[in-house]
Amino acid sequence: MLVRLLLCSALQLATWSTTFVLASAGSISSSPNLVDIDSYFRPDECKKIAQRGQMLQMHYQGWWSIDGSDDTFFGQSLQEDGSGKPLQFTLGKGEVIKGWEDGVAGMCVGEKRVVIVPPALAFGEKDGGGHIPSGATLKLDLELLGAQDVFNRNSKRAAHTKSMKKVFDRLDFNSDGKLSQDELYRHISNDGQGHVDFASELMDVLHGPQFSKSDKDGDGLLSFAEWHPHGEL
Ligand SMILES: [Ca+2]
Ligand SMILES: [Ca+2]
Repeated sequence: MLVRLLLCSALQLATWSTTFVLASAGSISSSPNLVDIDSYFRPDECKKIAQRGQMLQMHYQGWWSIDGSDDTFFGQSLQEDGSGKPLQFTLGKGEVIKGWEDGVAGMCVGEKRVVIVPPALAFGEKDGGGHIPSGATLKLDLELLGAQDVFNRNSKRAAHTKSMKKVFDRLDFNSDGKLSQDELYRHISNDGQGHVDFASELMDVLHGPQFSKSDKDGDGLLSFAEWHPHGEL
């Protein structure tokens, strides 16, 4: 079974060079196709639970072992001096190994878990970037710090784009779907009745170099995509 590699950033954050062996016994999962989850801290009140499609932030520590050998440390997001950024990924997108995603399902923000990931849900017969041998069982100590609904973020962006499109349509005097310099000037010069909120933005656009820079196809007019390049209509 093909399993996606861990997020590159996660691996880069890991302190590969300081690999050491812990005294603890190695980890063996109870089933080849299921993760074992030990929730050792759960907030009294579970206000938010990780769900597919959400952007998660978590701290982790990771170890690997082969057939019950001693656990070998492979990396962590939080360093002993308190530095280090949390790992961030979207749940359900295959950005981390399958076992990591399975181990996070239903987790509360603030909860801490130890998750044992069998090889089939980790890297299988492939090695993990040369640092985790093939056939390794992983032990992950996870703390979920936050979970955001990506859909809401996209909705906000879409709402902003929609409002910008309304402004664009008002500026587009002859309704040809493009803004000419004359149309832009018409609104700036329309004393008191123009769209003063956007006057400074329009002045920028009217500046020759800025206009030319925005006018990607060089037709002397600005399409909506050229005028608002990050819009997603
Ligand atoms: Ca026009
Ligand atoms: Ca153009």
